[in-house]
Amino acid sequence: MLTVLTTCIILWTFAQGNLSVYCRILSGLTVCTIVFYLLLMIPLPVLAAARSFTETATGMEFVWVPGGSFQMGQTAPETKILVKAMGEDKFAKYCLSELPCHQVRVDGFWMSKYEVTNGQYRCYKANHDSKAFRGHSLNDDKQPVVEVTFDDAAQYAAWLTKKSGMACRLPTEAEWEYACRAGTTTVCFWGDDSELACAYANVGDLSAKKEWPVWITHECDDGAVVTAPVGSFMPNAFGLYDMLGNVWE
Ligand SMILES: [Ca+2]
Ligand SMILES: [Ca+2]
Repeated sequence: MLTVLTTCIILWTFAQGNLSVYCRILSGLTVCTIVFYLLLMIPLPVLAAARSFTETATGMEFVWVPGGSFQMGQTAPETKILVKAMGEDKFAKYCLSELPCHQVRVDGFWMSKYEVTNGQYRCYKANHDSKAFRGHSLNDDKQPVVEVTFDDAAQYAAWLTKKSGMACRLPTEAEWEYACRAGTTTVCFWGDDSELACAYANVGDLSAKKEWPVWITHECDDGAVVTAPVGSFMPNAFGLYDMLGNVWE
């Protein structure tokens, strides 16, 4: 039921530690995966001007996320949706740490444009197997890597640090949420309308419901029953893809 996702960020400063995973309980998914984010330490004034670059060892693309302040944590509308979807008990167990909403400032950083893919992860661990979900393969090179632990993710970051010469780590929870919201204050980065979800995210949708009718899904069709190739949907305002949906954070 829990999914956590993988992506990478690159920071201007060498920030070690403070690794955290942002978890959310979601209905409908039974695949258990883990996310990761990396950060790299490089003298990047030229790259900052470019706003994006590609890391050569893995082919991972990074975009610049400018620093700023935001309200971190659940807003009142988000709390209402989560309580309705999860029930009071699960909400109390998993979501109270997101309250109260409070202002947080983060410095700018480089973040991977997409979730870390199987192909990229296999540059580090050639025989990695993301397996399948109910007969649907999760192993395509362009699908996000799954079947990795938090430690696996951190070790991938350490490997890429050594391989690339840039300091790379997972993002903090604050960095991830700031990057996901991308300056918005709505429930999702595309707004409050759940019917728009299928344009911006691979979610539990009508195509999945055809196979598993008991699932509670969005009333739209994104065409993906399980994980989709990264970057298949619209990005947020920072140019980051799949920050919601696909492999879930
Ligand atoms: Ca879907
Ligand atoms: Ca995602």
